[in-house]
Amino acid sequence: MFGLNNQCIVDFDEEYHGIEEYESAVPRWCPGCGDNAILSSVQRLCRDEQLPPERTVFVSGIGCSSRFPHHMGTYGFHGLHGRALPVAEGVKIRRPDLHVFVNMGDGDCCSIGSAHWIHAIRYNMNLVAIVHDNEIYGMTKMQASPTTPQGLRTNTTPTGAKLKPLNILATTLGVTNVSFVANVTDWMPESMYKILQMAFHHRGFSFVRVVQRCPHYLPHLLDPIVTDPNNTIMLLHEDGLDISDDLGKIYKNHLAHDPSDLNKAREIASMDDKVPIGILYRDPSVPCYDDLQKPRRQVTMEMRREALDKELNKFAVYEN
Ligand SMILES: Cc1ncc(C[n+]2csc(CCOP(=O)(O)OP(=O)(O)O)c2C)c(N)n1
Ligand code: SF4
Repeated sequence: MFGLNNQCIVDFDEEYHGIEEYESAVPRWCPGCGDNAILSSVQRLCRDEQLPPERTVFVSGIGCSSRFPHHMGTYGFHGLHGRALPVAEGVKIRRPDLHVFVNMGDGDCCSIGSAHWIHAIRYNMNLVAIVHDNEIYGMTKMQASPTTPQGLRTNTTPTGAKLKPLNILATTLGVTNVSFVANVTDWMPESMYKILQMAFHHRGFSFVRVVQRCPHYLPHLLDPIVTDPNNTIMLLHEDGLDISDDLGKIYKNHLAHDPSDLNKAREIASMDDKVPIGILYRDPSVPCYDDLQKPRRQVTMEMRREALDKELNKFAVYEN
């Protein structure tokens, strides 16, 4: 825009990162898959926080949801089933300057990766971990996962799943050093965005569970929650989630919940009849393992250059 004397009066920031910088390969998830909605919210968050793409990393395991890093225009590591968390922790401990996000399926996190999950909570490193909980193994064609509802017929439980599902939120809230636990559904973009934003700004291990639709294998599983807002309860607080008037008119069950109250958070996590949306627990005072390690781990550029020179010099060919 030009003003008097043809002088430019709008200051454009050349470093501004548009949403397209956070986009990469076109997602190949099924139409209506909740992973698409999670991706949109995360890309928006990266744009709004202006995260430098070259200093942002998405780490995943294996599964439909674990294809996430391919669709982000940032760095990424699509690794081994169940091993996203130790890889992410390794990245963070060596490069504390990077923004590290983790994407896991419910199988990835709570089945094969369950030991890493428990210890990641206790280590409380500064990461954002998103669990895409579709209550099934999507990629391996509808096998039961630890969060599959009791009685559901799957390819590994043809007569119905025998066990009660694992309660992800209650389990997370039961681990020593837990510092941030939130819950949301993939069809509530306003709340998902706000929760991801709070997770990003929390210093520590931010655990966000997203109830995610898998319309390919379980097209009607979540219908009661999607179609009847009465099955959802909004956790509201000045230190937690707030919602717009429009959303508040649709989702009428509101509960004032102070996210610093761990006992109440555990009670909410154990509710069987409603899906809680919001921040269940937040304690920014829990020490982060990456902070405790920092003094020993800091490596300067000069040290890196020297180490690299030393290694490369082994292959140097000298003329006589
Ligand atoms: C060590 C190992 N065990 C098993 C598998 C097979 N496998 C690939 S993805 C997957 C489950 C995926 O389910 P989930 O983590 O819930 O993610 P979704 O596909 O539902 O997003 C399994 C069992 C594997 N790739 N590697
Ligand atoms: S199988 Fe399910 S989880 Fe996988 S992409 Fe399709 S809808 Fe999504």
